Amino acid sequence: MALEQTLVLVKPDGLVKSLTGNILSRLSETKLVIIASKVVRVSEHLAKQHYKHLSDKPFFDELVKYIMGDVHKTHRVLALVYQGEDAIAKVRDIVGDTNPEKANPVSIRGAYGRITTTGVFENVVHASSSTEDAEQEIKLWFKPEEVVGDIYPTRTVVREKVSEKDWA
Ligand code: IDP
Ligand code: MG
Repeated sequence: MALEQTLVLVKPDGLVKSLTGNILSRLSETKLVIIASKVVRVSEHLAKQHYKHLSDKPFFDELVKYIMGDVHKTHRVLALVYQGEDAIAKVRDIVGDTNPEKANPVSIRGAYGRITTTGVFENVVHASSSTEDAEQEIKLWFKPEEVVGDIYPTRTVVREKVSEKDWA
């Protein structure tokens, strides 16, 4: 047993279908702890980075459009980090098989996913599949200060003349 972190995304189809509550309820069965969460407007760069392992697949362009929300006319993804013993396997178990038609019907993807006419698996959620993937994905989606707890080593960077938006 190992203390692990895992990235969960409620993809645009999950948000548009109002499945967030159901998904979080299912995931709460794991008794894992949420240590980060935010709603993200997914840029093309972020989408392509997240799915870079699939860049040679015929469905890659459709997949990028899907995670960006272009397909569902929403530009939101809910990103969360769960932490606990064997978090990766526990979440993947409840999430189900990548192909929603093959996924256990009681899993999240089995219950709510579908395959589009263009062949993309709209499977409602993303969940990291290994500790290496989880680390890479969490670092891609979250900044250290957005995560409660020191999960990976950090460094302090002094930036000068950085401009950022603030409330007016
Ligand atoms: P995972 O999400 O279960 O880890 P990956 O192989 O990492 O599966 O694929 C990422 C996403 O790409 C999937 O969740 C699904 O949306 C899409 N995808 C993967 N394989 C296929 C495929 O064979 N056809 C269509 N879409 C796919
Ligand atoms: Mg994957």
